[in-house]
Amino acid sequence: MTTEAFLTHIKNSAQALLERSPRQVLVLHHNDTDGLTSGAILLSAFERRGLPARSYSLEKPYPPVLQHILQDPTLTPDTLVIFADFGSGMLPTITELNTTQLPIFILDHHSIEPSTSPDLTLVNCRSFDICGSSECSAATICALFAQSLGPFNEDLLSLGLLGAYGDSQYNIDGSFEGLNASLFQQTLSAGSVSFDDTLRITVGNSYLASSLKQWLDHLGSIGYLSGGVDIALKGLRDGFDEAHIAAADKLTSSFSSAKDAFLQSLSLHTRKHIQSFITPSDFSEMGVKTVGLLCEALRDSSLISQEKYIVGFQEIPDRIPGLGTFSFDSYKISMRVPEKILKLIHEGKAPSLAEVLPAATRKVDGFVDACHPHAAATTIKKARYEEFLCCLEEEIESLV
Ligand SMILES: [Mn+2]
Repeated sequence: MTTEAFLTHIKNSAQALLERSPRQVLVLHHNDTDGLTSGAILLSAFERRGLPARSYSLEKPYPPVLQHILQDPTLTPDTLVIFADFGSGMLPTITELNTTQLPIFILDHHSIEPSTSPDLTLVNCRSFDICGSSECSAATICALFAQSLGPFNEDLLSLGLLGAYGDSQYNIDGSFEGLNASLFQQTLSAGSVSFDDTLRITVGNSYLASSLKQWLDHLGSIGYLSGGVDIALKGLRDGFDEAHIAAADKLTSSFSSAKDAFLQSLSLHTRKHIQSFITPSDFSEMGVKTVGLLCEALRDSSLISQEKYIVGFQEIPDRIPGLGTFSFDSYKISMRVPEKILKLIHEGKAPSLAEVLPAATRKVDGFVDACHPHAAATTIKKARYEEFLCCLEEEIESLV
């Protein structure tokens, strides 16, 4: 019943979009596999309807960036804006920044911070009690939305399934749940997907879904500031070929050699409970996922203390491809834990990251992002760096 209601909502929303008669569409999408496939699906669907569409890929929809986009004086009132794979958690901010009342559609599967505005249309599976972490990804929604925009968009369903796969929305045996399962059945019958122990998806040629995910994630994140997103979108829309794969592989190897150099010349700042580093400038052309990957490389190495929490800082790049420069003056912070602390967290003998990082971040007026017990990320102003380290140390000390 809920699935039926959600499918009807998707259909009605697509209809409502067309009734707004936009003359152009601006698509804002995330830069991981789910976000990139979402972007590619929407761009294709709008172009097929003769609607000019352009896109920006964002690592995160920071308010100053949204303000720049939504309050751009050259945006005409016949522009429609779509958010894909983010936005649900900041509906009040989006409403506030939408000063010219552009129609905005949000196609997303993340948690919702509600806001009512006649200009805002939310298409989120969570509003219909459909699980956004196992049954339906943003690309799943975009693919179904595209189908409602025109009957000729069935070929985009396999990109929807690829997005769901990218967000790890599959079971150990490789099977899918919920709306993803119905996308799988449809694409399997259409022949654009095959499954024989491993999932293969045709994007130009037939590739292992795991390879596509790796290429796309690396193009979108490691290649974020060096044209990777454009290569990813082109590959998704026109078919992946040797050139796309070579571009992705080149990014993978440049990241891994920079990572090796980082580990070899490692100097961690240590306190009683913390071992921390600032991401070196070798990584400045890479997106802010880098710092989390470096924390994980450290966690899995023998270079760290098993007794201290791992904290990484990375300067948020001031450049956003296609949009220009901003002055964020901020660090993205990632935290991970060594195996020994992980065990203590499980036994309830050490505080989890979800307990300490958000608290320390709020004390320095930072922005709390995704915080899980063993992996967490937030953002703070660079000027509050020292103060933050003290707060974090205090938070841990008060709970051990
Ligand atoms: Mn997603």
